[in-house]
Amino acid sequence: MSLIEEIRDTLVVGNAPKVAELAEKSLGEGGAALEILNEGLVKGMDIVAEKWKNGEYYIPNVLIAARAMKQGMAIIKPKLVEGDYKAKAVAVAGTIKGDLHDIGKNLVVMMMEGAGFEVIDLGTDVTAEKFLQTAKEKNADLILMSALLTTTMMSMKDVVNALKSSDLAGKVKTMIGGAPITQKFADEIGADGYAPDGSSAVECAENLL
Ligand code: B1M
Repeated sequence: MSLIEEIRDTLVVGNAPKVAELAEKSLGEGGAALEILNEGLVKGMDIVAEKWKNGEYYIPNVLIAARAMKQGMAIIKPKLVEGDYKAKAVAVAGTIKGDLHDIGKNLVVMMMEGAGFEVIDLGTDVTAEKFLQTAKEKNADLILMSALLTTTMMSMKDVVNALKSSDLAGKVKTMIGGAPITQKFADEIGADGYAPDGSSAVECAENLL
């Protein structure tokens, strides 16, 4: 088994220190950071997403694997920045205004990062102004919104409307999700995409681009 395959499989079982160690070893042996990313870390997260989809993995497995992904990324990031690595797209993520639930949003952020997106995570209780201002500053392609409360989900509409009447209209796509959110609701408020979970969020974002 190659070192890159070992990184991939170690990520799948969520052994973060080992992933970091193997990534360092690979770089030390002249391995390319981009190959470690695409063939090791991202491939590993693809396997994790698949296992989650078919019920073999549960949320803790995904969170543990995502942590391993983060540690691997921390090792290779300086090398990636030196090279001409470009993230697939830039997304601004957050839980909507008034809502403090962030477990699902964090999972979506991790899956997106695992799939090669750059995600600026604004945390929870994020206003429409903050979403738009950050999207503008970071030249983002996507705004990702999460809501867990029926009382806060309507605020997603404020972001969609504010975006539509701003100079970012047509440039930035919106994707929404969270336990009370449905495709029907996304259509009603005019969001560009909806995903029921983390792995379909990645697919949805890729389709929107
Ligand atoms: Co709250 N809470 N909570 N809570 N909480 C719910 C949501 C609730 C359904 C519980 C219940 O009554 N059965 C209920 C909402 C009822 C409603 O609106 N109809 C509720 C309530 C009422 C409240 C408070 C108002 C309680 C109170 O204070 N009286 C309060 C509100 C605080 C606030 O936000 N202002 C509150 C507080 C809390 C805690 C702080 C204690 C804690 C949050 C901790 C945290 O997030 N850091 C909490 C929790 C943990 C829950 C439950 C138990 C679990 C939520 C969760 O993390 N699920 C929840 C009950 C439940 O859902 N069973 C509940 C796991 C997570 C992985 O799933 O977030 O759905 P989820 O994310 C999924 C998908 O939805 C999707 O992908 C994720 C992965 O599959 N997804 C996206 C999420 N975001 C996405 C974005 C996307 C795409 C997909 O694209 C951008």
